[in-house]
Amino acid sequence: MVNFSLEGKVALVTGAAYGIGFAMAQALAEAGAKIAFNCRTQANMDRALEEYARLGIDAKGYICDCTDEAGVQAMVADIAATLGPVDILVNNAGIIKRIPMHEMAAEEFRQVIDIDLVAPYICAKAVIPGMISKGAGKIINICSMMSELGRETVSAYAAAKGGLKMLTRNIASEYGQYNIQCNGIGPGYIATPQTAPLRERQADGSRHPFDSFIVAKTPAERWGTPEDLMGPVVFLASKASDFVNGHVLYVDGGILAYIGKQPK
Ligand code: NAP
Ligand code: GCO
Repeated sequence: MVNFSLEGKVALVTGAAYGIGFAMAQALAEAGAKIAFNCRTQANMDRALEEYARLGIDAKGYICDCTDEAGVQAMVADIAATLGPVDILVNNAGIIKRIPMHEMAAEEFRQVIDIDLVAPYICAKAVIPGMISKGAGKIINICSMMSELGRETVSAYAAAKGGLKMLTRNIASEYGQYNIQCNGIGPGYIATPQTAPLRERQADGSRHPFDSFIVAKTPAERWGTPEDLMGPVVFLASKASDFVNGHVLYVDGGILAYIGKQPK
């Protein structure tokens, strides 16, 4: 029988105070996993804990910046001591800066690389020894359309998410022998706070040109929702995907398959 159950598993979802991370943590909890998550501010933590409690999910929250290696090591040790060793890591925390590359300060570029690429390495490094001891583990890296495509203003983000796709393949290559699977999820354009500026209504009430562009570019003819990521994350966290390794599952309503609408 196909086994999607996560009963008895411990999942750490980074940056799961809201947005895609929150929905994925909810899905993992509904499949039976105990949930730990982190974010950077007390205000976001308080709101998130209320939301988890409203759904009947007993999530354990940590104020921890994923770029802080000592902080991440301490968080992972505390999760092991209180809930049990991490069986499932979802590297979700991420930021974007939309600035033309020739105007972007090197420090801004580095900050994006640090959060979107170095932090997933730091978090994976912290959980891999426990997974090796257990002889099993799942690492899921949240990639992007920008793991495959470029566009104006997102050079650092695309460099980081392209790198994250290769980090995914390398973790799969290096640790597959320990029954650790590392896969990516590449969400399409998903309606969250991160993409809110691209969907803002114009002064005359019309849609943002980027909003119309994305709807036309997506065969499903809509933006994705965080809920669209719930099934894919449970699949990649469960035994059902034990022979899937080093793969990026694009959840994009068909964007990457589509040449685009022909002009009328
Ligand atoms: P979001 O709405 O901006 O949420 C990001 C989350 O990450 C927040 O909970 C934030 O909380 C946390 N975070 C950011 N930096 C952090 C850090 N250094 N340490 C710990 N937590 C941190 O983003 P989203 O749209 O849900 O995106 C989630 C992930 O999916 C990101 O990796 C993003 O790049 C990726 N993605 C998004 C889309 C999309 O269309 N929305 C598409 C493809 C991929 P705090 O600020 O409180 O820390
Ligand atoms: C942008 C967007 C994207 C999405 C996503 C696409 O400005 O182009 O923010 O990069 O968030 O990562 O998959």
